[in-house]
Amino acid sequence: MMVVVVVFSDFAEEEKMELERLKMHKETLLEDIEKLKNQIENVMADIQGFKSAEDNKIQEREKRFSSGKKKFNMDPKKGVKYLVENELLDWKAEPVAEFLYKEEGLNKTAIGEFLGEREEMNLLILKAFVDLHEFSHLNLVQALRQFLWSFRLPGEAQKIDRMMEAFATRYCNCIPGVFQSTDTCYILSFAIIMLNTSLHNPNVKDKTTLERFISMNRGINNGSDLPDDLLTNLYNSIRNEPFKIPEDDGNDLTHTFFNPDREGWLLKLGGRVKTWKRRWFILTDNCLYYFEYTTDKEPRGIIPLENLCVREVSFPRKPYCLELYNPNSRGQRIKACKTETDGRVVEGKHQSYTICAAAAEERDDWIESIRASITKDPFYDLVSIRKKKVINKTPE
Ligand code: 4IP
Repeated sequence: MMVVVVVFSDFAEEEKMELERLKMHKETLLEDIEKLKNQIENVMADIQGFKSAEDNKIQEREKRFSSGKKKFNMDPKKGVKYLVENELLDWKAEPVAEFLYKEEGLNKTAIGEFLGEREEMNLLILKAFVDLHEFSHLNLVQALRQFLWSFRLPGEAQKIDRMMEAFATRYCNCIPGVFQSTDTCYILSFAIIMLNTSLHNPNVKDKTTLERFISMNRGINNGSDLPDDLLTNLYNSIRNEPFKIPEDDGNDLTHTFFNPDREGWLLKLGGRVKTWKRRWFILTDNCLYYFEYTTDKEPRGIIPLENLCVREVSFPRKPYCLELYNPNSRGQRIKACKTETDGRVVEGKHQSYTICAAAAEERDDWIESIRASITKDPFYDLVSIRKKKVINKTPE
């Protein structure tokens, strides 16, 4: 094979110039490439910087959001204020309601507290919150299960009233035609909650039967009766599965609401003659009843708890005492009645009742239950006012 070596001097003048031009052009191109490379690097760095600024912003926002949620759990009003001020939440009923309904990690007591507030905006939020629940294919027990799981009922009767009213309105809108009025739905909802307590609270010995449940709810559909089938279904549903309520620190009205009654042996100090008698006490319907034997049909005494207060009290050689007293009329007799040994029913003669439990915990449980029973009174009033109203309506 023959190799031909071409030397620069072999080129013609014109070709040499052309080669020179190409060489220069190549250098310019290489310079341009270098410049472009630098520019690309700069742009990439800018993009990177921008991205991490964005990431930082997002992270910062997430941090503030989570701190807003923590604030909410400690103080719902302050928490929402913080979230709104930091533009993390729109101060409108729907977005706030969605936040309360869907956001994870919110304390259900705090949600209940916030929803129960009386201010106009809170009322709108409550409505929007209840409207997020879909009850269209649920019977009243199923709807209540869903509703009572989405927050924890607050401790004030008026608040419970507003929330249950909102619930009843929503239920009647989702399923029109079942109840003659929202009040009917409201009353039946309470009857169901009370039934749940009666059937599933081990402290309640006298369990409500289906017949009693049906007769308790006579006339509540604006003067007429609800179908037995409907009440039987609701009764069975509760009997088969109790309500599940969100766990919390307890000791509020929700706890009471689901566990109101108590019964057990206690010692009671006499009114005039200071003797200790062992009596079987039953706390129910805001009254304290005491019996000589658990099987007695008639109580020996009845103490209505209205206007009374309860507190722990120390007594010589009786370490676990509680006292029932009337804070407004010290020195006067408490309104109560008792059966004398000859069978006569007379007025009680106590200025206060001293009652002794067998252990500190038992005493505290009684104090808690009695207190709860006293506190829930206005709430029973709310229900009974509605009940009177619907029963006296003429059926349509
Ligand atoms: C009685 O003492 C009993 O302690 C009564 O209790 C008590 O009535 C009486 O109080 C007290 O005098 P003795 O049995 O020793 O006589 P219980 O009725 O449970 O047996 P209370 O009003 O506590 O029921 P006074 O106030 O009726 O004297």
